[in-house]
Amino acid sequence: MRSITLLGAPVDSGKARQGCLMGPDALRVAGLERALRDLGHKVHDHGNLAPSPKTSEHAIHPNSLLKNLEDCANWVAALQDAAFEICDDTRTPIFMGGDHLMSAGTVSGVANYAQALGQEQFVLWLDAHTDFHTLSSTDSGNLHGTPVAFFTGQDGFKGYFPTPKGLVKPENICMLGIRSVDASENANITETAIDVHDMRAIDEGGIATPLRNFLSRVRAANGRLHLSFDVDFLDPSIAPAVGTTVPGGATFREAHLVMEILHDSDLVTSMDIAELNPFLDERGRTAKLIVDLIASLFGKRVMDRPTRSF
Ligand code: B3U
Ligand code: MN
Ligand code: MN
Repeated sequence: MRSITLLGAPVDSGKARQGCLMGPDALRVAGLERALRDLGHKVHDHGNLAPSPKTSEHAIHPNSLLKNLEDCANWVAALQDAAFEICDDTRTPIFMGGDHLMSAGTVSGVANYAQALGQEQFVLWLDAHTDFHTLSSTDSGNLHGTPVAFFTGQDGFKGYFPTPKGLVKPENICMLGIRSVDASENANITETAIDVHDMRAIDEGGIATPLRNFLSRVRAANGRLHLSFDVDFLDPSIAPAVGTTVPGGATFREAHLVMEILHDSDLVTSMDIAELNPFLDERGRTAKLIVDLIASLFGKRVMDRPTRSF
């Protein structure tokens, strides 16, 4: 049994298309709290966070394409403090987004907490995208494409975003499901030790092996593990409620398998659900699928007997 805290992060500033602000409520309506309680967990819903108040001065960035820079900075400020405060050794926070800009704040906040405990922070990034743009390299100007660069301490955020209070080492990050990477992101990320498994690698070798290898590293380091789940990790045929659909995503079975392996590892200490846009959903089916996947992560299984893995 776990104590789980839910915090809504209705971030909608990280891109032009609106709708992710309804994400936390869609997860509530789809029965997230009930599903977790039915598995025997204690759940406390902290409601929704708001961004930090606007200040009178904010810096103008030379990249004129950037969208909502000030709003994004205010969300990161609020989320990194809220994530740090909500962290507790006995509770597992679920941050309900919101677009993926949210993770600039949630991950720097949980990494700050890991640092305070003297533990290493690890991140499992499930996404079609690497989200490794800096404020200068993005040519869409959508800041939901920047969180990984931010919380790994890449240059160029200083003076525009708050200073990250916690950082994650690139070698502590594993990405699965990647299938859309811009040229500049590709050039920059290949210079780092981030363990990127694109869909080609998953098609050839399966999704379980790289995941298990990563989890062994987390366990060996006695690390804390944050799961950042972008809804576009999933194939759009099963999860249409996302603004940037990319064909060839994780199947229903792959996604549940990832969640079941994560559950068995007992290593996940916090998680995000990002990019759920209920305005684009079909009768709530994506929100319901996400609730089912979270249930798998928190112990829902087909049978009580252990599955033989040989
Ligand atoms: N890399 C592109 C596309 C993108 C990133 N994250 C999402 N889309 N969801 C960009 O705009 O930065
Ligand atoms: Mn993303
Ligand atoms: Mn994505």
